[in-house]
Order: sequence, then C-alpha cells, then structure tokens
Amino acid sequence: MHRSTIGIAAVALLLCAAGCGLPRAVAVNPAAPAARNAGLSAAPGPVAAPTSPSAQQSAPSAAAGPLAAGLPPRAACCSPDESAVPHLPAPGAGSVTAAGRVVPTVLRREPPRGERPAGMVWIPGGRFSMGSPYAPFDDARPIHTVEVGGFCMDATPVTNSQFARFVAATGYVTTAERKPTAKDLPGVPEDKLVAGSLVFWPPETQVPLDDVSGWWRYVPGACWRHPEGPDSGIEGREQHPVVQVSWYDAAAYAKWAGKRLPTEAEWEFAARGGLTQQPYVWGKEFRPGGKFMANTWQGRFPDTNSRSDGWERTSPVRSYPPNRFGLYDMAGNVWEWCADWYRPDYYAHSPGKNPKGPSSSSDPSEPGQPKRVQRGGSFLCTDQYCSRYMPGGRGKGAPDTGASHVGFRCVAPLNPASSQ
Ligand SMILES: [Ca+2]
Repeated sequence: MHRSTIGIAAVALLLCAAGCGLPRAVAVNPAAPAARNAGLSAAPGPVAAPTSPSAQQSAPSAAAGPLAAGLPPRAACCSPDESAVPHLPAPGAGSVTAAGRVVPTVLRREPPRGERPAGMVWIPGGRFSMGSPYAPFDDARPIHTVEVGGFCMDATPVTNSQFARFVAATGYVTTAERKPTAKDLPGVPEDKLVAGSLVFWPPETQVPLDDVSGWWRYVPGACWRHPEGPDSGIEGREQHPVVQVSWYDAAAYAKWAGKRLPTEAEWEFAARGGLTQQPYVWGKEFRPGGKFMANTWQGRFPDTNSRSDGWERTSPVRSYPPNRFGLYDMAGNVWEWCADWYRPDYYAHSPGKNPKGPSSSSDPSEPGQPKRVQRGGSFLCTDQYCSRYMPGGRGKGAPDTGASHVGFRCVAPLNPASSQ
C-alpha cells in the first residue's frame, strides 16, 4: 500500500461516498491520489467518506487564509509523539539482499555543447544503478545499470507563477477545471459529475492507514488556482510548485515551453546527483547535522502535522539545499510527473540505454487503470506511511488526475551555442 497515489476507483469512491454501489475495497496509494476519476461530489461541501463528522461540518472560510481555507482545525503542534507510532524500517535495516548488481555512478566528462536554457541545469549524462534495495519499494527492483544521455532539467518544479504565464499565453484549461463525463467516471451519478480535484484533508483524529478516504477528498472547484478548493488561492504562493495538474496538463505546459517531461530514468539519474545508491538525494542521513533537507511530513500521519520542517503543505521552491547537480526539491514538496507509463515489473525488462518506459501500463493494485510514473514524494511523505522521497522510490498516477501534492518539472536539450 505504500504508494504515491490513489487510484481511479478510490476517486470514484470518494466522489460518491453516499453510495454509488461502487466496491469499497480498492487498493490505493497513500500519499497521492491518482485518477481524476477519483472522487467527485455533488454541489459544494466536503465529499469524502465521513471518517470525521466534525470535519465535514466545518465550512470553508476564506478569512482563514489560503492554507487554512476549508480545512478542519488542527491538533496542537507536536502532539502526539511521533515516536509512538509505527514506522517503516530505516533504509539500511530495510534492505533486501539480492536487489541487483550495483555499479558506481559514472558521469560523462565532456562539457555541454550549447547553452543552458534559463532556469535549467545541465545534467551531464552517464551511467548509474537505477532502482532501490529498500524492502518496501518492491516495484523498484531489480537494481539495473542504465545509461542516459546529457540533458537540461528545470532547477525547480514548475511554479504557480510559471504556470500562470502558460495559461495567460494560451488560454489553456486544465483537466480539473473541466467537468468530467460519465465515461471518465463510470458509475458516478450525473449530479456528482462536477469539476474538481483531490485535496489532502487531514482528519481530526487518528485513522486507519489502509483507507485513503480518511484523508483525501474530492473537492468541487479545486484546481491549480484554488489548490484546496474554491476558497483557497495561490496569492502569496507564486513561487510554490503548481499542483492540481494532470499528466496532460504537465505535458501541455512542457510542449508550450519547448520542453518535455523527463523519462523516469532521467529523473532518477538527475535526482541522485552523481551519488551511487545513496538513500537520499543528498546522501546517507535523513537529517544531516539535524538539518531538514526536504519538505516532508513530521508528526503523526495523517492527523497531526507538527510542521517541524517549517511547512504544512507545499513550500516555495529552493527552500531546501539543492542536490549535487544543483536541482532543488528532488525529494518531497510535490510529486513530479514523468513521461513513462507505469509498470511494476518494468525494471526486469528495461533497456540499458535511455529507457523510455514500457509501451503500456499495468498496475495490479488497480487493474484496467493506466498510470504514468510520478517521482520524488511530497510534503505528505513520512516513514510512517510512504518513504518515497528516497530517490529510488516510484510513484504512479492516472494521467487525468491531479492532486494537491502533485506537480512536475521539465527537461530540454541545450540551446545551440551562439556563434560568438
Ligand atoms: Ca512539511
């Protein structure tokens, strides 16, 4: 269950929690809902399964500010004790032995032949060991040797400011802003087919971690301009990563910008920053010298966020140190869409050079729902539930479904060198 996204069946379940006759038992990802087909609701108001009656009764409040608008009140900071809840194994203790052959990372030495586009970092290309020995990441094995060519990568996730320029220039309307059809969401009543998206909605009390409806809601009106719903906004969050974007939205932005989404192999190679099989993009320790290196979750997931790293939801890009390639936010903050289709068994068949992912998708946890890869984890990741801020961790999501913790960044070739 330690996945990044909720599946389409779960979305539909969230959408019609009042009873559409949909099956209750759906395998979902904890930290990131997947299908847009995940959770529509009728008219205004919370839509999810009523795990917290008082939360459902709390009315959205614009006066409470964009981060708090519409969200239930929080428990006091730092209580209860995070150490009192179960945790996933530590990276070293949680490694499987025959995970695959590890070769040292080799970076190409030749200098870039061209100029980096503004805001992008040159990734020199080279050879690395892709995958992870970390036991919970059962879809990230075998570890295998991959070569990638050089490319430029956005130094940060695409921000609200950048996405706003794209929308202003093109008039683009995102998936979450469009009313879903009955074909999008089979079995969902017509009156519940309203535009919206998935919002992390912390419960007031501890809830079972095997039911994502305890902390995800389909919120009508939620979209990139209103990440937590109609009463929230992005004012003051211009430099935060854009969220509530589907894979199609991300691909459309990339095309407009003259870029593309990274392959999963490019993303992991870039995230590792030239290091060989380190558990974190910055090295061995989660908090070297006690310092937070990424925006993740502290406290008891999902009801009590102690915000020890300073951020309850997304953080401005560049809030934490970059990796050795100069890339920011390659762990935590928001999940990032990749170009590849998702298959859990792909690593056993991946080409050795510039793999571009399988030709089709398969996710046994949600048969019949194609998914694209997501990488990097988010502000919701915690070792109580999902440690996929580690660079080997894989996420997945239905391409038509955004969420309040899913964004993206782009890659591009070098610009031709100027003659003089
Ligand atoms: Ca945080």
